[in-house]
Amino acid sequence: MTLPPGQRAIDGFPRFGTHLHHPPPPVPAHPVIEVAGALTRPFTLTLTDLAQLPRVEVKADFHCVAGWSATDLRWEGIPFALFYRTRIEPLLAPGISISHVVFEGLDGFQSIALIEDVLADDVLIADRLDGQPLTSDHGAPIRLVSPGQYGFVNTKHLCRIEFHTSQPVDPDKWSPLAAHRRARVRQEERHRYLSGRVVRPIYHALIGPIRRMSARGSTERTE
Ligand SMILES: Nc1nc2c(c(=O)[nH]1)N[C@H]1C(S)=C(S)[C@@H](COP(=O)(O)O)O[C@H]1N2
Ligand SMILES: [Mo]
Repeated sequence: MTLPPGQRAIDGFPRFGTHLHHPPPPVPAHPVIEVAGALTRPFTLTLTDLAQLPRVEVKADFHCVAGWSATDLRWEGIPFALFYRTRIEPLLAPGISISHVVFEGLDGFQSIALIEDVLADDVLIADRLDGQPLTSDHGAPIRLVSPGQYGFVNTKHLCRIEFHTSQPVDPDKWSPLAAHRRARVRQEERHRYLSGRVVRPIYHALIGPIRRMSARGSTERTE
């Protein structure tokens, strides 16, 4: 399959993101995901609860907003849409309609997505990559995988999912590099205010140095 506009394939799958100066957060002895927001009853989802839900495999490329793509990854996990329909919809009071979802990782990282974007068929609450449990580099114990959206939506070390009825408070609001609210890779929706094409060359120059930093902070060799 051809890559989305402005992406370049790289070998391997580096640990990447805004958190590279820290080691990945330790995996808790009993990992849970807090599920909260506009629900009649917030709840705590354990890995045992997740294991009750049907699993699927999704083959996809992974696209970082900085312009690199890791190709042919094989993720396994629970379809997010199935989780939403079976576990969340029954907890919505009449008249409540969810518009946004906030995902949070154990390192404090957050992403905000439109509900319609994360209800796509290939969006997973993933716990395995290429036949192995997720490593810490790639989001252990559980991460969001949304192949149609840039990497920054794909929150690793998932520990909280919040459902909102309107646009949540956005910490990046005034940043010139504010994330695009949809972040669809085919539409090259990299940033909210700057066009994807304008930032491409800047990012391409940064990928090498960031990857070297990533290789140093990584708990394993990815290259
Ligand atoms: N918890 C957490 N998730 C995160 C990030 C992060 O810093 N912390 N970085 C995001 C970004 S910008 C990218 S490109 C991908 C990188 O995923 P990888 O490290 O598995 O390659 O994770 C995303 N999810
Ligand atoms: Mo990224």
